[in-house]
Amino acid sequence: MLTSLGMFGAGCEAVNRGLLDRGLIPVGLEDLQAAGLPKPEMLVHSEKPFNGELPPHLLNDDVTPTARHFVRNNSGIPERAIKNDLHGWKLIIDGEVHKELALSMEDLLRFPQVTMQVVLECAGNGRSLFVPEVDGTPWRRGAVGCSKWTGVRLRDVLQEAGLKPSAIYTGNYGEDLPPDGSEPFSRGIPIEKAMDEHTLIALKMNGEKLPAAHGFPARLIVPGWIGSSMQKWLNRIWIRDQVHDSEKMSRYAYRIPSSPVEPGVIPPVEDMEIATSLRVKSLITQPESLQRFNIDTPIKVRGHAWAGENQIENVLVSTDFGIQWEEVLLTQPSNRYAWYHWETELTFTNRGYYEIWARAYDDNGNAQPFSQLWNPKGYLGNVIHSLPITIT
Ligand SMILES: Nc1nc2c(c(=O)[nH]1)N[C@H]1C(S)=C(S)[C@@H](COP(=O)(O)O)O[C@H]1N2
Ligand SMILES: [Mo]
Repeated sequence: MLTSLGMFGAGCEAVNRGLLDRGLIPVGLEDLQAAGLPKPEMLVHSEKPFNGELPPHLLNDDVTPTARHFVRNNSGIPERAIKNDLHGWKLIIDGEVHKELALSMEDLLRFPQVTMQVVLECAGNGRSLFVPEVDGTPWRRGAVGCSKWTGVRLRDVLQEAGLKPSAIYTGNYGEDLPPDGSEPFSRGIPIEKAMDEHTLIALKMNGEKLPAAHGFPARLIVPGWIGSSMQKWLNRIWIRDQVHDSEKMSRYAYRIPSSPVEPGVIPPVEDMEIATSLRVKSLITQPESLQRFNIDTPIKVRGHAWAGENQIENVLVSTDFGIQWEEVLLTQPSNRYAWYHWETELTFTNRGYYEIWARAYDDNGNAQPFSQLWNPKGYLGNVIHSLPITIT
């Protein structure tokens, strides 16, 4: 039997409040080493909170190993995660439901377990390529990965709780509370996306229980959508009768202008809309940038491509700064929402400085832009990846 808060009667509010009360949650100092951070060869943007990515040539694997998955934290890593301690942990489902739930790990493991490869990309990936410069972690191209996630369908859990007709959005909460007492990182997704069969409460990453840095003991996986919707250290899903109105859902946070704006011009907040799906994008993972190659010698080129809610239709490459484009061999993803792989061989017949350009096209008529359209927070950057090389 699943534990429902109702069984505790009047206790349910107390459980709920107790879990969310700052004083009762061990916030813990960030113990990076214990959390396995930084990962080898990581480009560390900040330590407190920890943010780090891997260079593209280390993202060549079809399934991103945990050791090569970027980490993006808005505050510290909870002590529970560092200590791998399930004691007292419950996932609360409350709000617009018929039956509030307080699920233990055991409870969650009783639901059918699903495994999927899913692209997880930070909305800010590529931010450092925006001109003029925007504030925020200056991600290059490596704040993306496609690991294998295992867990339960959020839909199954929400069906157990029974959604009221008033349910329209989730408000997701985690145990990583900011030390300064400011509002915790919390985002939400529309009920339709929450009820999609692909949306998971993940309990494992690449077959192992969730690493501390990636959300132990549970996190959301919201395939095709920006990483910030994938709440880590999950302990509450508040079902709401309105669009979740936390700080990270409001104003300019994870929002993009509804129509293109002049670079550097911040539109009025009413013109901003919530960022959801990732955009069509490709990454060149082989060769490493800035290498030297011999003239007339084939170079193996490889990479991945993804398109959020859409499908990749094609990837083309150019070796002459975008004049001519060549087909590549495109491999289908292992499941919906995993990334595609592509490869080709390129031979340069002249000496000098060149760039390998890759451009992905989706099934909705979108393609990667030649120059990055600007937005105030540097979200959803998907400009063509150009990889510099020298031919000698
Ligand atoms: N609780 C919590 N969940 C979170 C975050 C966070 O700071 N706190 N960061 C989000 C953001 S912005 C991203 S891009 C992804 C990063 O997931 P990863 O660190 O596993 O790569 O987690 C999301 N979930
Ligand atoms: Mo993110």
